Amino acid sequence: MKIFDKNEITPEWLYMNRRQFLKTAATFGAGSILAACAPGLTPTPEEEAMIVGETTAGEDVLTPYESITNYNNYYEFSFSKERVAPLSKDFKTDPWQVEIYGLVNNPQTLSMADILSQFPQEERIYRLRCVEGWSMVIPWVGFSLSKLLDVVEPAPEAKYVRFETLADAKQMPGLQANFPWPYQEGLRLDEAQNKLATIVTGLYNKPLPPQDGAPIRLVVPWKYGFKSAKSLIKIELVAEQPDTFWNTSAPNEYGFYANVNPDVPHPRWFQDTERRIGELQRRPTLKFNGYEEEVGHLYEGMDLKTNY
Ligand SMILES: Nc1nc2c(c(=O)[nH]1)N[C@H]1C(S)=C(S)[C@@H](COP(=O)(O)O)O[C@H]1N2
Ligand SMILES: [Mo]
Repeated sequence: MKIFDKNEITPEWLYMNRRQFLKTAATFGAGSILAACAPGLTPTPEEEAMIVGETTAGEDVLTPYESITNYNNYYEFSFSKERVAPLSKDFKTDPWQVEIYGLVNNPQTLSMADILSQFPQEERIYRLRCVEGWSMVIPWVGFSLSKLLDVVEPAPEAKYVRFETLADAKQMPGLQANFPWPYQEGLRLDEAQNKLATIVTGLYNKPLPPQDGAPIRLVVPWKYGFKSAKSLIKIELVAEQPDTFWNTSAPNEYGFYANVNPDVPHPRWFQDTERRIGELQRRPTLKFNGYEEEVGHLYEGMDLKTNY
C-alpha cells in the first residue's frame, strides 16, 4: 500500500538537519511543526533511544511505538487498555469505504485507495491527552480533514460534522456492553476546518494498526482523546449539534466541546496535570493541549466552563 509520496516533503525538512529536527519536534511538539513525512524520517531505533534518553519533564519527546500500540482505549474491543491490541489483531480493514455525505454539494464514497491517492499524506507529531489524565506524543501520518471537506463542498446550512465509526459485533467483542453504539463524535464545522483537525491513516510511518483505529481515524489534538474517533466509516455534514457516544452515555461528565482545559475539572478527577506515558512525574496540562495559538480564536467569547 502506498502511503507516502516522496514529493510531499515540506521544504523546511530539506534544510533541517535530521537530528536537529527530531529534537525540535520532540521539544515543541507540533502545533508549530507540521512535520512532513518521507520514508526514513521516522527515528531509527537508535535515534529513538537517544531521544528518549534526553527526556526531561516539561519537554515533549516521541512516545515509543510499543506504548502507543499496547495501551489503547478502544471500547469496541475491550475496556481494558492492554487487551485491545491482542483482541483486535485480526480486525479486517480491507475493503474499507468512507462515506462523506449530508448537507454537501458533492457527496463522496471513497475507498482507502482513493483516500491515499487523492490526499497527500504527511507526518504530524501531536500530543494526545486522554481525559483520564495520561498523555502521549504521537507521530501520526495523515492530512487535514479540511481537505476532505473541500472536496464534498459543505452547503451553507451545514454547521456541524458528525463522525461515525464501525460497529461490527462479529469482530468487536466490546459491543456486547450496553453502550450507545456505534461510537460517534462531532465537531463544529469551523473546528473541523481548522488545519490541526487531522484524518489519520498511519503511525510512525506505518499504516495505522487496528488498536489505534485502522484503517482511518480522526485526530483532534486540542481536545480530549475521546473526540479522536477510530475506524471511521461515515462523515456527515449536519445542521444541528450531533449526539456523541460519551455525551449520550454520561452528559454531565463529557461535554460536546471537550477542549483540553486544566481549569475545568472532570466531575470525578482534576484535569490540571497529566502523566506522560513513560514518565513517572505528572506535568501541568496545557490549555487546548498547548495548541491555543492555533485554535484559541475558535472559542472567542465562549464560556469554556459551561461549554466543557
Ligand atoms: N471508535 C472508538 N474511537 C475511540 C475510542 C473508542 O473507544 N472507540 N476511544 C477514544 C479515546 S478515550 C482515546 S484516549 C483515543 C485513544 O487513541 P489511541 O489508542 O490511539 O492512543 O481514542 C479515542 N477514539
Ligand atoms: Mo480517552
